[in-house]
Amino acid sequence: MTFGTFPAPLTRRSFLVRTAACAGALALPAGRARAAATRELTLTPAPAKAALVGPPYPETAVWAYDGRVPGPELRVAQGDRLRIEVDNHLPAPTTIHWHGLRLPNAMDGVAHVTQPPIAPGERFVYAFDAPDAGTFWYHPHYASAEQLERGLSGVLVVEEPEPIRVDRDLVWALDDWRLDRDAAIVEDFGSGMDMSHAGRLGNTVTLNGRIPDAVAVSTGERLRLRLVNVANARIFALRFENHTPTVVARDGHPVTPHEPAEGIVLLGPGMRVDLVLDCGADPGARASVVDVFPRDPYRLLDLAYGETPLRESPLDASLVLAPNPVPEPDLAAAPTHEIVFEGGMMGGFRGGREMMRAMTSRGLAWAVNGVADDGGHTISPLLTVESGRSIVLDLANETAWWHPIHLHGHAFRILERDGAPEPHTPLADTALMAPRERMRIAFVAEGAGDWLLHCHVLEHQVGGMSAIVRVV
Ligand SMILES: [Cu+2]
Repeated sequence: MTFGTFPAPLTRRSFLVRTAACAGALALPAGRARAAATRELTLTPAPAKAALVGPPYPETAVWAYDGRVPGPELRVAQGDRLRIEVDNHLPAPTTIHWHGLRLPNAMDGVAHVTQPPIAPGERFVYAFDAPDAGTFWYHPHYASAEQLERGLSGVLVVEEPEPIRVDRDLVWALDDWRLDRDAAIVEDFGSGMDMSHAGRLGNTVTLNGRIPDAVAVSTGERLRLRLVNVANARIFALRFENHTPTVVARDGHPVTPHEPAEGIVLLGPGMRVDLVLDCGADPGARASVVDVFPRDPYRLLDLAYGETPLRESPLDASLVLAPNPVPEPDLAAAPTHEIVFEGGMMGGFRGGREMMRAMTSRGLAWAVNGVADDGGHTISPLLTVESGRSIVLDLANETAWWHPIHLHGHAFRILERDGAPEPHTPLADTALMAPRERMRIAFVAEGAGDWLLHCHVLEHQVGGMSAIVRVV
């Protein structure tokens, strides 16, 4: 697989949208308490054109929020109340899921589970608080494998009252597209081949909606990079040549600042990592950021140093972010539930060939504890738990494939993998499981309602890898 098919543009547009209210919040000096405010926002999903590849290739017909790929970068302050009106101008129903936010179940945006889909021409208002600071994102949860692939996703940044000190705070929304020779989206969404293998892998990787080439930096500059993987299926494993990034948050939630294992930032679909990057190379230098996930490694972009240093020595300021108010699970009191993911090519089912035949006849490839969701979310809950109770999930990936497992409406602690403690025991809402890996996670059930637990490789989700955790 190569990514050299299309010429790379030299410029990159960033889509930063500040409502007047948001701009006011940004202008406040760090550290000063501010009253929570209501942020009134609108989002209009509609067909649009996007210059994903750039000349001489034509623009790509996409679906987009407010005509932008990715959608508007929404920035609010921690504790704000959001009121977001969605005006559906698509030729199809849709919803918006606020990925990673702890919010009321009715605002979670899952079609047929938490709300009816928003029909073409109709409106829906999402209203919820943003209790946690961090990097989050939004996307449809109706026909997700098609609607995200057509371009519907955007980043939501909830800013800390006391952010860490950096020179620039940048969002890198990473996406992957399957384009034809005319830069048009190949419309084979949810194919059986993609469903039963690694999901829909494309041939064109974009950063903030463009094929990236160079990101201009200055010697001595400190960047906060908010990496968001909005791709359907592509896993990124980024190495910053001659640089040492520091991970400061994971799925929005602060972690003890640390270097990524083996210097590689691993980012499955749905996941976010906040990095601090001190730009320590000489003026005029170039350094590549390379995706080394085991396929053919490719260069994502270059850090291109300008001729004028910003400062002589690195910024000396703390990288520690204040924790979010996420309830801590009581492990001694928490019951453990085993959850088995099975299926896919080279996988099989505990139910044997009979189960395999039944799955194939329904056009499905994956199951959670022996049950496959056919997309209508009409299945019984995988488990039911009282609100306020702590719970441990012992997840077993009995397949030959990677799966980023996403739990809606909660942040869970990753306790261990294959019996070994997880370094830094981060909070997460999406955790990547390697083939045949086991992972223990724990969380406090919050908010009555049905919360999805599913693979964020969207073709796997469509193929049955989705379940419901019911909180009562
Ligand atoms: Cu999966």
